[in-house]
Amino acid sequence: MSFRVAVVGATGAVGREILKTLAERNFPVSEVAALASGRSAGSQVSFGEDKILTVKNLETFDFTGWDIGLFSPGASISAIHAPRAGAAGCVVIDNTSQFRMDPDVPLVVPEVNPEAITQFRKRNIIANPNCSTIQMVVALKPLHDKFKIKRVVVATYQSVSGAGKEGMDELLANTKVHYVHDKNPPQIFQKDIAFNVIPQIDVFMDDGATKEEWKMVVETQKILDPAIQVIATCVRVPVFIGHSEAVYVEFENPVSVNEARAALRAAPGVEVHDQRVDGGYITPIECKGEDAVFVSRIRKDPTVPHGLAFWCVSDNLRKGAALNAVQIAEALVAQKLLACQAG
Ligand code: 11C
Repeated sequence: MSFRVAVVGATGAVGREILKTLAERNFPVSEVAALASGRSAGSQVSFGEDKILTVKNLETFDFTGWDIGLFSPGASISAIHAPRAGAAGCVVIDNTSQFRMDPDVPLVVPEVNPEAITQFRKRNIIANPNCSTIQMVVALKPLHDKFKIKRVVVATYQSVSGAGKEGMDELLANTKVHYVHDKNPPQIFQKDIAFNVIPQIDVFMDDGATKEEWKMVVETQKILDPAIQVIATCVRVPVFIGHSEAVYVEFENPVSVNEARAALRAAPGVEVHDQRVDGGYITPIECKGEDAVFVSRIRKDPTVPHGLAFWCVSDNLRKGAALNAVQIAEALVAQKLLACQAG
């Protein structure tokens, strides 16, 4: 059986990665629609090695008869069109922040909480978590199962592609500003991103945390365990693709580095690269285009009773966005949860 799949936000960095991932993984499609704003309608995007899709206008698109909608158009656009698609019978997998904390919308990372996937029927929407949350919970899951996590302290080093193609363009332009003493002020980021790091991603909340930091707390609790305490500092760094995280975890139960390494090695979606020699770890440049969450620098945190520290890196456009969404679509198909599979 094959399925009609609509990709919304198809001209953006994540939309293009979704099209690429669907083709690479041979997702069983009978038809693919590439959708975007009226401004982009009529432009072309590639699908697989030899197909070109002409982008259609999301505003006027009728989702009736479409099985799956993979959405990454920005939260305010999803707010309007995801419920419209859902009401038309299309199961939406939404990559924006719009529905993640809605109690009627499951927030799913297939390696972590696959059981939640079936709970989409009230709104016909499944939410894809934030990229920095996804890679962290994939690494935390096997450790939580074995040693029970009490508290997580995390500092992120997030690439500019988290802010889309415009973020990547600004890193390039801002780098030139430094070299040729051009005077273009930053527009996407709050300060110069070239040769700098910026401790702000998304807007500030009332308590002084940023919204990106808040997302890491509440999304981790919704996906993994509401009892886990999390504090995050999210930082934008001048890297094109690949988010990195320094993660400190305090457990309920005793944990050794060897036990933790073995649990991580056995976990789906995780690759451990942890040699205690020069360069014996993964950096973002090496994770570009890869599916895994890479864990390195595993060591004891002696400052708390049962503590562990590690470094974790993943391609934010891939496992952090497109791949996770396509894996959810694959799970829907495998579990025969789509209306067209009934009977
Ligand atoms: C960033 N994590 O790196 C953000 C991008 O909530 O889906 C994803 C924002 C979101 O800027």
